[in-house]
Amino acid sequence: MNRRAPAPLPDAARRVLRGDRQALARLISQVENRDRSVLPAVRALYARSGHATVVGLTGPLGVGKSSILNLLLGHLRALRKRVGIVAVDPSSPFSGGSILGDRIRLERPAGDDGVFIRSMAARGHAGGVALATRETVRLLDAFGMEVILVETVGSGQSDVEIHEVASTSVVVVVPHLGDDVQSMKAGLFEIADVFCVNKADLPGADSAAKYLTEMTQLGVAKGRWRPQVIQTSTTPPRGISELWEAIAAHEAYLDSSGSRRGQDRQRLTGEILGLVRERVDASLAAALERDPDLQAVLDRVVARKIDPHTAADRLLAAVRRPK
Ligand SMILES: Nc1nc2c(ncn2[C@@H]2O[C@H](COP(=O)(O)OP(=O)(O)OP(=O)(O)O)[C@@H](O)[C@H]2O)c(=O)[nH]1
Ligand SMILES: [Mg+2]
Repeated sequence: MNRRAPAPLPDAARRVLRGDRQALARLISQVENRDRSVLPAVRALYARSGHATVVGLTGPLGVGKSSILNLLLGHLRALRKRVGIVAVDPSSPFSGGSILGDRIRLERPAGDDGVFIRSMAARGHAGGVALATRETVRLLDAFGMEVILVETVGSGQSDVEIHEVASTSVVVVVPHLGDDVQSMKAGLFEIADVFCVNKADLPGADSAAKYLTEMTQLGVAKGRWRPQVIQTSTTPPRGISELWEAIAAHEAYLDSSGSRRGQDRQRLTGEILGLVRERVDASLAAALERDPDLQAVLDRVVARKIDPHTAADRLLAAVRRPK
């Protein structure tokens, strides 16, 4: 085998590995902005990732995801786990309005270096939120966080497909399912590895949990993971250690069943295809803009002299052509 000395680590990567929180924060911002100058650092850190347990918490607005995250954080810190948190904010037309008026803010316990919290806007990401979230999670992983908790508002059609990022997806609901049943039909049900019926201090939690348990018994093949249903409340705290145990049980299942590798492979394939698409899009657009021949092709399509399929073939050929 041809062994070469490993390339020296870029400065930003070295700082992140040394535990420099500011360097990590800066790198995440640059990744969010798709700043290509940090690609060498991001690339170098990839090999250091892949160790963290990544837990997605998703569910409709206001069900208590952040409140649960806060309690899980405390529980995990008591277990001496280093924890990263990524909160993907909806920044929807609702934000600032009364709907979000009583939402809980996540804050790092003063001086606790075993915690890193990052929030990111759900909109306005060149390359998509999923990509930015995935890369942020990976940087936290390389930084040495053992558990990474990601909060997203799931609508089923959300552009943040949390199960593409998390190894365990927790779907949070509240006792009176109502509209949530609709959103489950739209996809939340399929992605849940664990259901969390929060606000179990309110009436109706038992019947919601019973309903979900029955639903999870339908159509689960033998030997496959059957989502666990946990009841929690954050006021007063209840069920948090059971929630963590259910998450840990799913993580153990991923290893014992051998499905972790397949899950990883499938996601990385999706990610690589996404990156290729991003690059191909950019080069196609650039080729179209600067190449007068292609502009002429376009004119001919407009004049109905050639059809769009033929034009697409020519555009592709032009991009493939070596310069
Ligand atoms: N009664 C009751 N209220 C709760 C419970 N957990 C959270 N809440 C309240 O529900 C409201 C929303 O809580 P958050 O933790 O901000 O909910 P969220 O799902 O993160 O909200 P978004 O991020 O805005 O979607 C707050 O007023 C909490 O105090 C609970 O177990 N029981
Ligand atoms: Mg929240």
